[in-house]
Amino acid sequence: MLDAVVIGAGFSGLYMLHSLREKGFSVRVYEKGNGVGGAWYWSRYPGARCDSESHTYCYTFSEKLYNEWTWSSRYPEQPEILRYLNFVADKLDLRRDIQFNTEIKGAYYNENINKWSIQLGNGSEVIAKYFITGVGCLSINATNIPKIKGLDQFRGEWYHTGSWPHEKVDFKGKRVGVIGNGSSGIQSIPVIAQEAGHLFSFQRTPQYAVPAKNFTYSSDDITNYKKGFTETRQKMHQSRAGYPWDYNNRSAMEDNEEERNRVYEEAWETGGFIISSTYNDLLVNADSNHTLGEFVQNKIRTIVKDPILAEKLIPDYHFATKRLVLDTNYYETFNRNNVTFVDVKASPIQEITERGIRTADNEYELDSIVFATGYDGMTGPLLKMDIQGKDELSLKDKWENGASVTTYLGIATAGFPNMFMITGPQSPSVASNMPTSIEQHVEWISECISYLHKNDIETMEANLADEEAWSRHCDEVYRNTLYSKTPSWYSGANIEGKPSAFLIYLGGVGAYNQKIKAIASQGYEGFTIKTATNLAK
Ligand code: NA7
Repeated sequence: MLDAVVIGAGFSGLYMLHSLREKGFSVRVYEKGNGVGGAWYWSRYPGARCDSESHTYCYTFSEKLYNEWTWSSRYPEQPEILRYLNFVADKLDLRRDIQFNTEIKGAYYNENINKWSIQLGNGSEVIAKYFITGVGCLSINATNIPKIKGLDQFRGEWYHTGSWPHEKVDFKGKRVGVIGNGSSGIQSIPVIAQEAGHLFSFQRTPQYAVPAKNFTYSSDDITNYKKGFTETRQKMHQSRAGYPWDYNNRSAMEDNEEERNRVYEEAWETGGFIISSTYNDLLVNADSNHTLGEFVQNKIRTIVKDPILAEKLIPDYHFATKRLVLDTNYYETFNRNNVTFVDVKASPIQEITERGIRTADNEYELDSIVFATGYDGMTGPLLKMDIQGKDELSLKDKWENGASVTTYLGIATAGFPNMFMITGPQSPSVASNMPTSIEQHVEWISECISYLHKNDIETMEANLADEEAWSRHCDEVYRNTLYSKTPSWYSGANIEGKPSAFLIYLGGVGAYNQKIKAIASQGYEGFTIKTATNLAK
C-alpha cells in the first residue's frame, strides 16, 4: 500500500512527488503520456508558447534548481518548457516513481479501510491513503471537439491543438481551416499561415490579444533574473496573479485621457499581460475597462488594413474578461493574401463534408482542419474519471448533476476524505501564473499530510458548511468583477449542457495563500479530522 497516489506528471504531479518523497512518504505518480510534461507534453501545435515570462513560469521552491536552468527567451516555446520539465525530472530523480502510459480510469474511497482504491487503465488496482489529482485545469482527456455533423466523412487530416501529433505536421502548400481563435488559435494561425498554401480562420467570437514582444534573453537578462530570485519568488507568492510585478494602485479614472493613453502605449510596447494591471480597477470598473478596451480596439484598427475585417476582429465585451491572449503577429496575419477570415457567427458552420467545411453560405475546400476549440476546463479533467467518495457518492453526481460545483478552497471537497486537488475548481488556478499557484497547493498539501501523519490522523474531510461558505465567497468576489458579464470557458459556457458556474477564485494569489496558511495554522479549520480511535467509535 502506498501513502499517496498522484495523477499526472505535469508541473503539479512532479513537484507533489518530490515534496512528499522528501518528507519520507511512499508516492507513485500515474501518467497517461509517455513522458513528463502534462499539457505541455500534448500541446505541440505550431506556435505553442507560454504567456507567462519564462523566468516566472518555473519552480521557485529551490534556488539551486532555479539557477541550474537557463531560459533562452522571454516567453518559452512548448519544446523548451518540455525540456525544462524533463530536466527537473532528471535532476530530482523523479522517474523511478512515475508510471508512464498509464491512465487512471477511476478511484473509490473504501470506507472499510479508509483508503483509496485507484483503478488503472490496464485493469489493475492500487491502494493508497491519499489520492491527489494533478490533472491540470485543461487536459488531453477533456479536449473540446465540437459536435459538428460530418467530421467522420472528412477526407483530409484533422487535429486538435491540445492533442497534437508528435511528428511534425506538414501544412506546406495546403488549404488549412482553423476553427477557434482563443489562445491556441491566436498562437497557431500566424505560424500555420506562413507555411500553408491558404489558411481559413473560422471565428465565432473575437478575442482580445496584446503583443507578447518576445525576445531572446541576453546574458545580462539571464544574470539579472537569476540574481533576482529571492525577490521574484516573494513577490509572486504575494501578488494578485502570481507575477512579480509592481502594481499601479490607481484607478484608470484618476488620470486624464492623454495620460492613460501614454500608460497604455508604454505597456503595449513593453508587451505582455501587464497591460491589464496598468490600473487597479480595470477588471472591476466598466468605465476604466472601457478606456483600455478602446485603446486596444484602435490598435487593431491600425494593424488590420481592411477596415471591415478589423471591426469583425474587435470584441464587443469588456476587455480581458475572456482570457487575454498574447500574440505574435496575429492581427497582422489577416493582411496576408493567403488568409481568409470566415465569420461563423454571421454564417454558422453547418457541417463538415468530405471536402471541407460548409457554412450557411459557402463551402470551404480544405486539406486539413485544426480544432483550436479549447477544453472542458477545470472540472472536465476530474470528471472524466469515475471518482467515488463516501456512501458511493460520485464526484460527477455531486458537481454535474447536483446544484453546483462546490469545493473547500479548491483543494478538497466534502464527501471525499483524504483526496486533494492541486489547482482544483475555486482556487486561483488559471487566473494566475500556474506554477505559482501549483507551488502553493503542493506545499500546503504536503505540509498537511505531514501533520496528519505526525498526529496519527486517519481521515480528513472538508465540512460541507465550510465548503458552501467558500463557494459563496468565490461567487461574491466574481460577481464584483467584470468577468461576471462575459460567458467564457471559465464559467463552463463553452461546453453544451455544462452547468454554469465560475470556477476560479479571483481574490488574488497572495490573499489566497494567506487564507490557506491561516487555515492550516488553526489546525485545519473547516475540515473534520479523525484519528483511528475516533473512527472506531
Ligand atoms: P479557448 O480559449 O477555449 O478557445 C476556443 C476557441 O474555439 C474560441 O474561439 C471558441 O469560440 C472557438 N470554438 C469553440 N467551439 C466552436 C465551434 N463549435 N465553432 C466555432 N468556434 C468554436 O481554447 P484554447 O485552447 O485556445 O485555449 C485554452 C486555454 O489554454 C487558454 O485560456 C489558456 O489558458 C491556455 P467562442 O469564444 O466559444 O465563441
